[in-house]
Amino acid sequence: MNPFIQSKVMTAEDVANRMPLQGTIATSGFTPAGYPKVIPKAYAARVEKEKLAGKNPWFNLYTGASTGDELDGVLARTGCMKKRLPFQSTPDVRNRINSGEIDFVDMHLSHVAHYIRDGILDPIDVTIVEAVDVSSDGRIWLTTSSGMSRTYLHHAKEIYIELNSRPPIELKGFHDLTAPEQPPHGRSVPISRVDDRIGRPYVVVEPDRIKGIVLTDLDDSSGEFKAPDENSVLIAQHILEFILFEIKKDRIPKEYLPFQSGVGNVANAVLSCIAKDSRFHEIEMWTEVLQDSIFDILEVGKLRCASTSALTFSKAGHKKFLDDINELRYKFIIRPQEISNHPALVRSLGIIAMNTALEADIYGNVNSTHVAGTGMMNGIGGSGDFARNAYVSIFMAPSIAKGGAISAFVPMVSHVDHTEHDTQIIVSEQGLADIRGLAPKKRSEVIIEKCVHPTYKDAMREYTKDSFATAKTKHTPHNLHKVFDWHIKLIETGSMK
Ligand code: 0RQ
Repeated sequence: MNPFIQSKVMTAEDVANRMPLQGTIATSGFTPAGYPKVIPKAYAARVEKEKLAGKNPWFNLYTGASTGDELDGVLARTGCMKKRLPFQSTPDVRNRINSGEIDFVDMHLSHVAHYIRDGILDPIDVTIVEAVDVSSDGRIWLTTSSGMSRTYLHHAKEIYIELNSRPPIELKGFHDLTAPEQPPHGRSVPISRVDDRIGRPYVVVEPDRIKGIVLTDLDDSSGEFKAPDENSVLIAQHILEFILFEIKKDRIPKEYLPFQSGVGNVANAVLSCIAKDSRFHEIEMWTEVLQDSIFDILEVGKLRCASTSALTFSKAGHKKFLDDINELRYKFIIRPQEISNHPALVRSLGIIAMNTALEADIYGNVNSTHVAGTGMMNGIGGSGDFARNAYVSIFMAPSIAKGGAISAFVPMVSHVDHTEHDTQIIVSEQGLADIRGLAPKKRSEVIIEKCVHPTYKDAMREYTKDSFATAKTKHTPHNLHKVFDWHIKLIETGSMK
């Protein structure tokens, strides 16, 4: 521990007592990786105490993406979280968003830095980041994620650091931290290969803005991934067949294009299947989250390199990471989300984007965020940054959810995250619909025949027949009296059947 760190060491309670009782807190953390774990708990305790004393504490919480319960959960449970952005997946935050208590700003992850830099959002009072090392000249080496940390550090009035001795010190060097040049005449980001490095492995701040350092020794609380189920394997197989077909047609080069893969079990399963399929050789990942499936790809020697904004591994995955960390520093690069999700880079690198939908409709609009139109699940995250700009944009979803009570394919989505203009390929375990270049009516035929579960196919065919017959204008026919019947039935009876 260097003298600078020693001079700044304090307890989490000391930090909590110095933090404002009303204001905006920004933190490191991206998909339960690299978030502060002890200061939030101490701050929550203080907030509770001040509430009992009749004060009126409130705070906004900005992060990179979702974080762990030690940050999101403990702070939400104070009942004083006013605004949350840009993405979350913690039950206590989700429930409080859906009860109307927390204002959630569901944002494209690539937009957050611009909103901070240009003062569109409330200014940051305190930034707390998790780090593996800090130097006396203000260099900060982050832990398992990058997310928004660089920008939040640059724009905070006060900085506190959780110096965590649990993540390996060898993480120094994994990060490539920089920001795009700014408008009006910013030049494009000079990355043309997934493993190009253009930034620094640390963030630099004025040392006197670092007001305190808390020593910790804690793991990220990433969950376990389910083993790929039958539906995920079928979805993966349809995608792999599609990619091989595109290569045969010379629309995807035989060395492939870099893959982006979203969060969750389905996305994790698709990558595991790429690893196992003998027709697939070495691949590159340009994505925002690496999950455990990256080790399946590594173990069969199929990973050339992977660029990400976070390492979100289960305990088993984390062990594999530690075992091979010196080798992996040449394979993994951790970037700020402003770079990993940069629309121009996604376009110029030619990404094959694979994201998961909650529901899709007959014309190809996709809802990734809202259950039955009004209830927030997690947020759009980076799916929009990738979907709109990808070389091929794939949305996948099991055709039914909740034991068949819900069809993931509906006449019209109850909320739109990705419009028909952004979706190109839609896949369920039933099959793959390639809707590129198709007009709406043709799109609906392909989606119904390829993707819809047999339980709902006849009802869907009947809906389209009726809407073709009754709609006055027939470019994108709908029967507006009936279009949400399935969702209404779900709300009233618990099933769309
Ligand atoms: O709930 O576990 O209680 O049964 O939704 O569904 O099938 O396990 O899928 O884990 O891949 O998550 C869209 C939420 C999918 C995620 C979503 C229920 C289903 C289950 C989860 P149960 P699965 P996954 C990069 C990209 C948006 C952000 C994004 C997500 C639960 O992928 O948040 O893509 N995406 N970011 O039963 C009601 C439906 C449903 C439904 C499924 N139509 N109605 N519930 N479920 N379909 C990463 C970042 O941005 C950081």
